[in-house]
Amino acid sequence: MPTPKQTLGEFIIENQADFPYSSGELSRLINSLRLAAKVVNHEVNKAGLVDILGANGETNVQGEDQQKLDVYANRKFIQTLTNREIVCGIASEESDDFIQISGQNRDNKNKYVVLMDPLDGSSNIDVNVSVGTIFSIYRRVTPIGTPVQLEDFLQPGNLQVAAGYIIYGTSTMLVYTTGHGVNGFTLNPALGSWYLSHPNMKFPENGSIYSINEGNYVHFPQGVKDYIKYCQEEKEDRPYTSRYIGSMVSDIHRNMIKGGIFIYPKTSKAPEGKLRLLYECNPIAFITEQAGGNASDGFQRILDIKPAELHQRTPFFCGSKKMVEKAEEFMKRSD
Ligand code: AHM
Ligand code: MG
Repeated sequence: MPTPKQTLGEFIIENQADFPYSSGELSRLINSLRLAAKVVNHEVNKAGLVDILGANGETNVQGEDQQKLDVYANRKFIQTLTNREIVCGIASEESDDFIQISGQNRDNKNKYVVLMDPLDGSSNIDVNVSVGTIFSIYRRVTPIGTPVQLEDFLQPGNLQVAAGYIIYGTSTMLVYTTGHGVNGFTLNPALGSWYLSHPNMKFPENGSIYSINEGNYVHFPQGVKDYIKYCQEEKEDRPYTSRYIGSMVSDIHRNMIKGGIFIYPKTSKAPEGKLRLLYECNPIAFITEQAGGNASDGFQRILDIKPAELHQRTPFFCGSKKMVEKAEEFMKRSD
């Protein structure tokens, strides 16, 4: 059982045995991610100063080119992981193809690949609303020491060895799992340390919040329309509360603490859904299940989907177990 007030560094050392294959490699990898997260956090916090420091494509007072924050975050995470030679491959929502990391001084003997969405919900930055980073870690399937291949990344979510997100919110948090429950750490910006603030996070089994972009209602499948009407009915503990930030990490984080369901279904305009299986849904689904919740595409478990391509999209129903089961019932009824 984790001790509150521990730092993330202390927590990793104390729970080394929970890390799959515990050679220290995964601990070093999480350490690299928390370092990059601090750098990105610093930049995200300055976003409101864009009028003063210059916007994307402009040159700031120091003569440096300004970058869009999602591009910046993508580069920072890739640079940190590459420079520390801590993984053998990276795939990112921001890049068309995966990156092979060969290692400058030696063959790359690392066994992990990272898939990430470096800055999810980045359209919210201009209005000072929380955004997040999502990451997913797998053990490679091709031989160690050879260049990584597409098949190293196209693994079903149930083979993830770790996953997490960073939420750049009113405070900045890193939440992750290695398959032994979910723990949340809050950054103390003055000290630059992450403290265990949310040990053993759990989705309430049931909840009363539903999060969906209801503006797309006319484009939703019938099952989703019916479920929304069920949420709004005056019966038992309903109507539920509607809360949608439009920044998935924030919506999921709130629902994990308070109890709720997040839905991004397929629509007539986006027939596969909008969210990406590998960079967004799989890591969030792994965390959700580890926290006692469910994650589904409306019909089957997200973590059992065998991906066919890097940027594959999927409908996403995620949150408190009973709410996801109920939404699935409506989907199956109208199928
Ligand atoms: P992004 O990766 O381009 O930021 O898109 C993902 C985001 C999610 O965080 C959020 O849940 C969703 O897009 C919101 O989409 P919409 O504006 O269609 O409701
Ligand atoms: Mg995204």
